[in-house]
Amino acid sequence: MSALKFAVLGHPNEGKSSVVSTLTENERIRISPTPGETVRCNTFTIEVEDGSTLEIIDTPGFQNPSATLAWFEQWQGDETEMVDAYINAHRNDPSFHHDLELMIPLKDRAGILYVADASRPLREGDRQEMEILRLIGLPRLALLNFKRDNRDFLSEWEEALKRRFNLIREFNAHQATFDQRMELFDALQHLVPDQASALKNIQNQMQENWQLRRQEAVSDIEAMLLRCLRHQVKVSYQEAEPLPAQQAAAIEKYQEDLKRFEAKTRKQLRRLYHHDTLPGDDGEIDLVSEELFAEKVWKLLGLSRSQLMVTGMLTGAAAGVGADLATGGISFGVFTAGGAILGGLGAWVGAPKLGNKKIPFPGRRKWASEKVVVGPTKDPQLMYILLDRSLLYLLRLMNWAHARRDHETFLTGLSDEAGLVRAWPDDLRKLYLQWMRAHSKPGNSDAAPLSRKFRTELSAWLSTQSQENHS
Ligand SMILES: Nc1nc2c(ncn2[C@@H]2O[C@H](COP(=O)(O)OP(=O)(O)OP(=O)(O)O)[C@@H](O)[C@H]2O)c(=O)[nH]1
Ligand SMILES: [Mg+2]
Repeated sequence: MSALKFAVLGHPNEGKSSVVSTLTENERIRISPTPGETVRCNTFTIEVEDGSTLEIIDTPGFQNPSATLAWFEQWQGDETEMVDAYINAHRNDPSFHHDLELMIPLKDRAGILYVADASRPLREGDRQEMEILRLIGLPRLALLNFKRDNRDFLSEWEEALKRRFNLIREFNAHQATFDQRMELFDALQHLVPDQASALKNIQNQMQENWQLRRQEAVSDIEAMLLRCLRHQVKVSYQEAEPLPAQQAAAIEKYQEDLKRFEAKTRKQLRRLYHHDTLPGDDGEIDLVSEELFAEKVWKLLGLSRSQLMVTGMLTGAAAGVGADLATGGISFGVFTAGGAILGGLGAWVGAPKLGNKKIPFPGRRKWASEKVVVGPTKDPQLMYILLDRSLLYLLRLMNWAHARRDHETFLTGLSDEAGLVRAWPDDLRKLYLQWMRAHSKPGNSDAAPLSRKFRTELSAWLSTQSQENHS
């Protein structure tokens, strides 16, 4: 066997391209319910930091397993020349086109990953394919890809495979998480011991890269939170317009801005995980795609009264206000006109008193240059919700197998109970509150160390998250 190369082989439509797509984090490989989608060999390369590469080769499915097996069985010559001879013998027969293509990487002595959908019954053609691969004699690993949730046929598959393959592993191409991909790398090292150290080197770097990406994701999220925390909308006060309308417009702009910051961060995260084509939101009602200020989001992701009190950020009375406001939509920000607090649109500044203080008096020039101001927010609840939504989105993204093409369901599966920050240990929630406080005041010397601590802890927490829960 030459350089690090594995060919993915099997019957048509079993999930070969899906396996390649997930292993190489390539969401653009063609995957289709119609058998015969892949008609040529396509090489996809995993390249790691030190320049080492691993080639994964997608191939068309076997077309004529019975005739091919018969040809291999009658072969009398040298085993190493068998594949070349087969290709030469069928070169001019278009009905063997796929069979010839799939043999190409075997000429180069690639290792074999044989993909089989073990949720269906075994057929004679499958036995013939397995037998062909056995006769070719290269290191071969059978990957059981369950397209449906049915294990009734597993034992007959295992029985047929174990006599012809060096190793058998389950690998669900549409659900595999990063850890499961790494388990497959462990298996590859067993399969080709003479290349184990080169494979281990690549695996180690992939793991480091995964960690780095997690840290980068945390940094992106922190940057967005900071931007939201400090954001302020100032609109020049127009004497001709009624003040409440101007306030409403300023609030709306503030909300739109925050949603834009969120959307931009989601895009960065998608790029980081090679999922550029997944949606940022889908307009459905759920915790992540529902718009940020929807009542449902606040009900489900907002912290409970006692959680707010534990963090020490609210007194009992204020927590009561917070709980009411959380379900009422707008509840954030210091809202001022002419520098005076007009209404506390949030728990932080008390019950709304919109417009009953120092409203500019129309016609008085002194007020003509005053502004309607929304933000920076003083509402930790908003900040907790922003964080929660980012984490829900991120975990979903990290665990979304690249083979999946049902993008319309990307955000819809998140359960109503999925608030993550609610389930955090108090210490971590407190740390975030300290982060908020430190960053609320410009020039605070605590801000940088708290940022570092927050990022480290958040990254550590993310690494402990059970991946299955979010895929
Ligand atoms: N639910 C589910 N569907 C799968 C899985 N793997 C493949 N499929 C579906 O099976 C069909 C075929 O998948 P492909 O990856 O294109 O299979 P292939 O073996 O490359 O097919 P050909 O190129 O036609 O030989 C597609 O509709 C996939 O969405 C899986 O693990 N789970
Ligand atoms: Mg294919």
